[in-house]
Amino acid sequence: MKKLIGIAAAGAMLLALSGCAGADGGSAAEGGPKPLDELVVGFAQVGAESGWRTANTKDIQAAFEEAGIELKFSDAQQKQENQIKAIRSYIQQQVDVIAFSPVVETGWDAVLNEAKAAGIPVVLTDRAVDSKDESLYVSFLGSDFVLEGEKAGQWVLDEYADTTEPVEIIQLEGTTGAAPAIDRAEGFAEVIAENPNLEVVASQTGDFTRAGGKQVTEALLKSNPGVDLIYAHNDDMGLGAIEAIEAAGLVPGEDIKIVTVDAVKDGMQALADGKINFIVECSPLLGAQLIEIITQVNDGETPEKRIVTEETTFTQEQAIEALPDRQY
Ligand code: GZL
Repeated sequence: MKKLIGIAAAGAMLLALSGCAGADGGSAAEGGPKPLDELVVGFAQVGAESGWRTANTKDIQAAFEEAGIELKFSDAQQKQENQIKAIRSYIQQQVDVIAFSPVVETGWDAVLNEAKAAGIPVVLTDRAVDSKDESLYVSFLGSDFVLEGEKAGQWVLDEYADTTEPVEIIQLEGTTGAAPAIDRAEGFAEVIAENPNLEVVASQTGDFTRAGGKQVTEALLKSNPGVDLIYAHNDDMGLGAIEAIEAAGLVPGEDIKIVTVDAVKDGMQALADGKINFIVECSPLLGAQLIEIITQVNDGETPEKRIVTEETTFTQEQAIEALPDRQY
């Protein structure tokens, strides 16, 4: 029943967008789609905390430029209250669609209900919300973060398959409460649990930033001198960890192995140089698919509720091969 209500509500939003949800709620065909150059979309971005985010922003802006759709863009500097403020201002401006990457999973129902009441469809890109009411957004486009954590865990499981000694792991978590941080930790823990020698001896947030990764690693190396491997929820924190490991007179990738997620250029270069040992890709190139969703909504169609982005993994050899053509 819930699913049906969700679809009906999404349908009502689509009618509103094509300007024909009048009293009699005429059909989408009557109102018809707006010309793309008359569409206005409000995008509330998380911030500019990492190489991934910068690449994501660039790709989204380029996709809107190419489509000839007006983009109102805001950078929340990783603060939820700023994202909520931006969404409210887009509602006030009566944009045609709102898209955003929720910095954390919780606390969105109120503002998303305001968008729904205003008849403005919302698209989630990159990160998810934990709302039970799926009618609050028309589609969620982004990675499967649990799978990313599982892929990282599988590499560690394989790497230490023959080890009989305990393997000490430090985990550098992403932003507290963010879907990628929660899910990458869950997927990783699930897989490494298969080998009781693998133990996460310390886990702390570095907030997805290079500085955060360096700071936390400096502290955790002191309290865990026997650490064997660092699992960082993104390349930027892994790159910060490299700085801390080298400052401690150790060799990253050898004395302490590093596994990260993202596969942005700087991370791939560190992998090619042997300072990182394995990277799970998380693609920031969501622009084209976001435009597709917006076009479908404008045409009165119902987009897929959940669109999972394609992504792979990289070893050192694969990074060396991929680097020359890397888009980000
Ligand atoms: C993942 C994205 C994460 C990246 C980080 O889709 O939300 O946020 O992994 C970024 O690099 O800061």
